[in-house]
Amino acid sequence: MTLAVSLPTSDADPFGHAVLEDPIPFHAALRAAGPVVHLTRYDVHAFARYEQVHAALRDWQGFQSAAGVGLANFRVEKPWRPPSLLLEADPPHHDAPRRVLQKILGPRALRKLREGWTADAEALVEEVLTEHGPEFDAVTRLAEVFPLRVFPDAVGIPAAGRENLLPYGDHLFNAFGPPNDLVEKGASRIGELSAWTNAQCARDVLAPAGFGADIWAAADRGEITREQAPLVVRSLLSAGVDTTVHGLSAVLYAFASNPDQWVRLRAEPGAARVAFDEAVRWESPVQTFFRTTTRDIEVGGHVIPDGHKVLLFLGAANRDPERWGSRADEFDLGRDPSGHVGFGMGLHQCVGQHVARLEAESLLTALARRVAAIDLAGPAVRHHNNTLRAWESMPVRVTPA
Ligand code: OVM
Repeated sequence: MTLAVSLPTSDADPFGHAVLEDPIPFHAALRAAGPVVHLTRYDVHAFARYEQVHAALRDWQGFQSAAGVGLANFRVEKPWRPPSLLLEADPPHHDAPRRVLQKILGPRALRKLREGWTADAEALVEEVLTEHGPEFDAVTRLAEVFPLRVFPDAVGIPAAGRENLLPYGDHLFNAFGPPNDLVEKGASRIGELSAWTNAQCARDVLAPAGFGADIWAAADRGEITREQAPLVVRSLLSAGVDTTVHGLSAVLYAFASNPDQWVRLRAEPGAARVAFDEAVRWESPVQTFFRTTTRDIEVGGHVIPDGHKVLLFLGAANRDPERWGSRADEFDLGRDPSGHVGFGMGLHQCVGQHVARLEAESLLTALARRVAAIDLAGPAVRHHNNTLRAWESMPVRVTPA
């Protein structure tokens, strides 16, 4: 005999400004409520414990992506843009585009970028210190600038219009959530921003060498079709900018608010990579994604019916004390953050993660060389987004080494 335990519910709004400002207590309450919680406001099921989030991310057959990884269910609603061939697809359709990008963005292929990105990061740090002195905004002077200097060049898009990349991404990540005020504020510009983004994906617009050209070359070899190529380029422009900007902001905030960890990094510069992954665990720049059940699925004694949206709280899983211990809320370079779900898990796990790590490693290494201490010089201000945990501004004061 099984005991019928009633499904825990919450009427909180995960996409409301109170939670977006500080999701940590809400995440703790969700984890405590049970392995699955019904969010009554949106009639979706939520997983916030590491065990269930991790399992759902790996179970692509039970928890599909092709019905959309936002609140909108593509089985019943038309997507606002043609679906991504990677993010919003499942095997078998997902596999060819994934294989192509995985090779282009893999560690071996990125080796040729390292030297240039290291030099670019050193030049940027030098420039910020000379132009602004020891006090500056770490978001607008570093975290936004560095990815926008190196990544669009690596893709091979022209210089004109690059200021569209961040607002396009901001709206895209808002659009995974409900149609709230955050989506509303981006609505007036999205036609223009989408048209610009889509135009950058054409073969003749892209530089002869770069990730974009590599994608078109894969189409020439028949690994993907020529119809698929522009959408795969679009994935780079969609997923590759805001995520890394907010990832860099996260690691800069982690260090600015944990000065002892900066001392540790400077003593051990090889720790820059693990520091970035620990910051991705700690801050989870991508907070949430949805999946859609493909059949009735039992979790913790409750049945989630076929076709239902399930909200996966990556940020909550990444601080689950059951997985990370009682100091899960601390940013700690001594921790092994591997297994975090900040880049997802399973066959959709971030295909650009090596690019993100290389950007972070380049910038942190350059900063660690030049800066003995980094401290907050005033209150950092959050940027609210339905999917991303982000900063609008972060005043810092540095002590040059
Ligand atoms: C895409 C895409 C867009 C946003 C995020 C993402 C985190 C992928 O268009 O493929 O992955």
